[in-house]
Amino acid sequence: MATESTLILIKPDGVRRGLIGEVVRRIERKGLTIDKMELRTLERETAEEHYGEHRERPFFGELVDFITGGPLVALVVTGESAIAAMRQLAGATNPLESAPGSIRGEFATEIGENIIHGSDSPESAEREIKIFFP
Ligand code: RTP
Ligand code: MG
Repeated sequence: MATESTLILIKPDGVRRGLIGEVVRRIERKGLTIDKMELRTLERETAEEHYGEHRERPFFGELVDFITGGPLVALVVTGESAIAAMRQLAGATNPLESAPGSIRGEFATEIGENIIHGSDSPESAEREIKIFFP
């Protein structure tokens, strides 16, 4: 096991619904450390780079519209196995399949508005942290 950092986004739906504190509380309660945290609204170019792996998918345009549609909170979260730990706290991508106690399982119903992003691998984390906190 190793100390890792991961890029977390509290997506615009999470900010709009007043869930910043709820998500931050869960990160802290898990025993992870918040190294960086910033409220910002993404440019389309930044969103397209962040979600570049999905460029050819049919939902790409909607995904970029959504993620640029209001302020979000970007965080760098660090700790033991932080990448997997944050994916566990977030829950499965589709909120109807997420564990009931997870963030998506408790607070979302739609795959397109699922409250939180977390890097899915060490390579993704390194790439995404550079995009948000160069
Ligand atoms: P994220 O990147 O946002 O943390 O989500 P994830 O790893 O769990 O899922 P990923 O496959 O990377 O998908 C990125 C985001 O695209 C939206 N999506 N919509 N309509 C659809 O079929 C569909 N599939 C994915 C979701 O909002 C997902 O979080
Ligand atoms: Mg992903």
